[in-house]
Amino acid sequence: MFAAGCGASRLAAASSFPMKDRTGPSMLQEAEAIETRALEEIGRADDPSDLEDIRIRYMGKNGDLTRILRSVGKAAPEDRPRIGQRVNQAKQAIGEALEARRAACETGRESASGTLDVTLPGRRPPLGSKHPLTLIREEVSEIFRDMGFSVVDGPEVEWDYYNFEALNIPRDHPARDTQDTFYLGSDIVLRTHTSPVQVRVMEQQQPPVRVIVPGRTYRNENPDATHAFTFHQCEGLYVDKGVTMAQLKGDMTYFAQRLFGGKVKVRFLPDFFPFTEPSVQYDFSCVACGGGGCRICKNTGWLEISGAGMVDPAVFGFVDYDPELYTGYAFGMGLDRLAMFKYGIESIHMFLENDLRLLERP
Ligand code: FA5
Repeated sequence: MFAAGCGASRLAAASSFPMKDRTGPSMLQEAEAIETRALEEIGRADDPSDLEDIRIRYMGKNGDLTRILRSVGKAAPEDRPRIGQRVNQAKQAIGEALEARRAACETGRESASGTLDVTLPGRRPPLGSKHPLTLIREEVSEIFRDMGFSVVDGPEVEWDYYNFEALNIPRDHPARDTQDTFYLGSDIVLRTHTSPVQVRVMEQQQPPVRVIVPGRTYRNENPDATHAFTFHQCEGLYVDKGVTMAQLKGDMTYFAQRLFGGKVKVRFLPDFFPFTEPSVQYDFSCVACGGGGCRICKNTGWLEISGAGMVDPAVFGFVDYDPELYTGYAFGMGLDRLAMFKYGIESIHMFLENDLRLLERP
C-alpha cells in the first residue's frame, strides 16, 4: 500500500483522440501520437495511482490503443497488419515505461519516508581482488598438484638445526654467509629459505615423498629491485627409488610452460648448495621479450628463478633415509620473482607497500 500523494500531479483523465473516419495511415499516426503522449505523462507521474490511471486510459478495456485495435477492421486490408504491429509496439513501450516509473516511485518513497523496504534487493559491497603473490601461490600449487605433489607448510620461526645443520650447513660453514640471517636467539632464526621443511617432511614420512612448500622467508639483505628482506619461496622435494636429474629438468620445463606458455625455455647452470649434489640454478627465458633482451631481464634474455639439485646423501643421513635405495631432487623457487614476471611488476618492494594499484592488475 502507498500513502497518498508524494507531491504527485494528478493527471488529466480524458482521452483526446477522436475515433471516427480513419484511414490506415491516420491510424498509424494516432498510435504513434498516443505512445508519445503516454510516455510524457508517465515521465511526469510520481504516484503509483497516477500510473494506474494512465494504464487504464491508454491500455484498459476502453483505452485509446485498445480502441484503435478494435477499429482496425475499418482500415484497408493491406494496412491492417502494420497497424496491429504499431499498436502492439506502443503497448509494449508504455508497459515498460509504467513498470520502470513504478519502481522509481517506490524507491523514492522509501528513502523519503526513511523506512526500509526489506523486499528491495541488497546493495553488493565492492569486491576486493587477490594479491599477485596469492595468485601466483595458488597457480603454482595447482600445477604441482596436477603433477602429483602435495602442498605442505612449515614454521617461519625455525630452529638453526632445520634451517642449516640438517641441511648439511654446520655452524662454521661459509655457505651461511650467502643467507644473511635474522637470529631471534642463538639457536632460533627467521627461516632464510623454505628448505628446512624438506627435513621436517622427511623426518615424518618414508619415501615416496612428493611435496611443495610455498611460504615466506627472511634475509638480512641489501634491498634492490629483485631482492627484499622478506620474500616468498616455493620449495619442492621428490624422493623415491630412481629419481634422476633428467626428471628434475623435465618437470621444471613442464612447470615453466604451464605457467608462462609453451614458448618459454628453461636452462640449467651449475651452482652450489651444501644440501644438493650436483646443484644447479635454473632460469626461464624472459617472458617479457621472449629471450631477445629487455629491461626486465637486464638484456640477458633469461630470468633467474630457482636453485635446485639432487638431494645430498648427507641430508638423507639426518632423516634416516637409505641413500643406496633412494634418490631425490629438490628445488627452491622465488615466488615474488615469478609474480613480478607474470604480472609485469617492476619492483619487488611493491608487494610490501600496500599500493592498491597492485590489486587492480590481474
Ligand atoms: C635457496 O634459498 C635454496 N634453498 C634453494 C634450493 C632449494 C636449492 C632446494 C637446492 C635445493 P637461493 O638463495 O638461490 O637458494 O634462493 C632461491 C631463489 O629465491 C632465488 O633464485 C630467487 O628467486 C629467490 N630469492 C633469493 N633471495 C631473494 C631475495 N632477497 N628477495 C627475493 N627473492 C629472493
